[in-house]
Amino acid sequence: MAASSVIVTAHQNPDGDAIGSSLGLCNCLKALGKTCRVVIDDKLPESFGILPGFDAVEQFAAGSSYSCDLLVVLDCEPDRTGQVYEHVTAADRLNIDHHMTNANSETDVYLDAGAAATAEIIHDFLPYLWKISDGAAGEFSPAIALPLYTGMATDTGFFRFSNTTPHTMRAAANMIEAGAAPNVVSEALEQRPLEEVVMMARAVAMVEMYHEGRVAAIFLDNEFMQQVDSIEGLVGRIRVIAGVEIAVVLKEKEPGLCRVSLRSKGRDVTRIAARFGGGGHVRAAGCTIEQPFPAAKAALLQAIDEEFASDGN
Ligand SMILES: [Mn+2]
Repeated sequence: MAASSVIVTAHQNPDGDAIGSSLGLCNCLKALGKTCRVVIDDKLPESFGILPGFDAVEQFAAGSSYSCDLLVVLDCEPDRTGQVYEHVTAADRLNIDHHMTNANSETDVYLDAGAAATAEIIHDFLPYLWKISDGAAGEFSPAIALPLYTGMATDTGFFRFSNTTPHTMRAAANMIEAGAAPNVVSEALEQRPLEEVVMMARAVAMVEMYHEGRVAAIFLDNEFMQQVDSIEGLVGRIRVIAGVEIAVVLKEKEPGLCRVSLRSKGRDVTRIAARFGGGGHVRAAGCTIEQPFPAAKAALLQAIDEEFASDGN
């Protein structure tokens, strides 16, 4: 590999795969004697602080200059890196991703939509990198294994989602053999502040059922939202209710600005999200409704009514 300096970046609102695949690759390149930085145009969730190299990740700073031999964009197309892609001066650019929707046409792209995570692709790719790196015998050290394991675990819901393949689990097993401890990752990521757990319980108790129990919904107004820093994973808590086909959570983040998460067990919830300019996947979609809480709630319930009426089921 000719490049001696590398910048690795990933998408804004970085998740376990964005951070894990970036740190896994970066820690590998450093072990090969390369200069490597991870630069992301966003804050990183503190819960990923267990990952080796986390403290060295740089948040993109406008006005700083960034240059390298090779820029690697992971887990997204260049447009989703915020300001990083356009502000880095690089001789070469490479994009590695597993999102079917990657529409990048200007950079060398390695896209494997069959991979559960970008970290899984990096796991497959590193042995080839070691073969072409003269003299430097590479190996999956714990500093590489823990981030890559984290990427695979988080993008598969800890190996429960339908994207989990035998190959994913073999790759994850390799990472455990190399030193990644699954409990260290799950304990760090599941940890929540007391107030969030208490507010979560309060929110779940506010569930409202519609369409004879086929729709479960929670509506949180701005007054509620102001009492908690964050409240994540709520929609998953009500999706599991027996008989529920669609689970919905509406949060009034600011007065007049409501964010909606939709989950289903098969129904296409992008059809509901699209009515408000949103999108996503068949079973997981989202949208923003820029209306005051009562109006947004009414509009969402009406959209769900119309969705049930339109397909006759
Ligand atoms: Mn991913």
